[in-house]
Amino acid sequence: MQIGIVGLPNSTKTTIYNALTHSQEQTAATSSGKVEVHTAMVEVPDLRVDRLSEIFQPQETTYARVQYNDVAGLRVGVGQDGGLSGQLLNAVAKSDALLHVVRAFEDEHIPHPEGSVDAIRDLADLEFEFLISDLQIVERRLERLEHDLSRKGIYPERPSDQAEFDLLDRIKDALEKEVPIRDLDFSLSEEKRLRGYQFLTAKPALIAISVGDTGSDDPGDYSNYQHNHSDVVCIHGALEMEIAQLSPEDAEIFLEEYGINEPGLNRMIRLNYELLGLQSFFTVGEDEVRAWTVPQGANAVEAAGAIHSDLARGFIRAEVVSYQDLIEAGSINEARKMGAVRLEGKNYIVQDGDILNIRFNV
Ligand SMILES: Nc1nc2c(ncn2[C@@H]2O[C@H](COP(=O)(O)OP(=O)(O)OP(=O)(O)O)[C@@H](O)[C@H]2O)c(=O)[nH]1
Ligand SMILES: [Mg+2]
Repeated sequence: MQIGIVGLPNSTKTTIYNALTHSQEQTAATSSGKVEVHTAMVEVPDLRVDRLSEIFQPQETTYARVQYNDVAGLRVGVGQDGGLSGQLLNAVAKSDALLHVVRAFEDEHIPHPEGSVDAIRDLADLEFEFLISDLQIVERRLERLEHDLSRKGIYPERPSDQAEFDLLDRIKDALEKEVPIRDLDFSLSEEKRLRGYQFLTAKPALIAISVGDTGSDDPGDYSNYQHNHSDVVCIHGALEMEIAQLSPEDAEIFLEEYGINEPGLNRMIRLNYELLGLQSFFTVGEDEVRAWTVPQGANAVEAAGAIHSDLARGFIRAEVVSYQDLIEAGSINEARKMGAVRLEGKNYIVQDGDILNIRFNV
């Protein structure tokens, strides 16, 4: 799973990327305008994994991971001219979700590409570029489909073309009213059909308001952005980057001094993960405590397959205990005595935080 960090030039994307990934990419007061993409994997912080590690004392502890892509600044106007193009479009389009960074702090030493700081305007401007980019793709495809459908007499009838036409026509209507695709409801088959297009406004989006060192932590102070599959958080980019570059011990002291429970980044990573429709289940033991990633709604066989295809192929049953029950019991054996360990079949829908032991036979 990949998350693309997008935003206007100089909106502090790389600063936040460095904080997220403990990288040291160059940040600058003046945007270089370079078309480049940085990429790194990030562990999804999870206090449950920490607790399970304390109980099982495993050799290894493995967190869920997602990839972040730091995409070069997108200028107002990039959505025109046939949509985003080249490397930038690629980096954004192949991302499964967006982290849209919006600058909301004043700093006379850091020029703003639009000449002034205005988070609501900037957010709307880039969203508009994404809408335009999607709209152009939709229009081009509709033209092709219209052409094909008008020749029905010549070619055998293709009902799927008509279904696709109707779907894209509905999307076109929405985009023309400046409604992002993520606000529309789709059937499963429609969703499948849409996947290939990689529409930008269909991607789940987390809006990160970059509030500077002293800005408020309440997103409502900056924006009233309200759409499906999206959320808004505030982030102290420079501060978070500093914390990320400290040793874990120093970071703890730093957080304590500022009265912060946990870095704001951790919350941001978790929100991104949830917006992607992902959830974690765990496997536990002396060798390893590990978080695995499956889509919300996945069944036990799909969960088994996330671990290894053999486990899905030879699936017999899953032993399941909820995280809460295991913590209360203190060990698997105690949980078993309490009757909290269940045997579930193939169609069991995995719940976030389930601890699974797959029984299989290959
Ligand atoms: N005052 C202040 N400056 C910040 C903060 N976060 C980042 N900056 C500065 O803002 C400038 C731009 O940050 P970058 O992270 O390079 O921005 P960017 O969006 O990656 O820029 P491009 O990739 O060129 O589009 C740098 O000089 C950063 O040091 C912050 O929280 N407060
Ligand atoms: Mg940058």
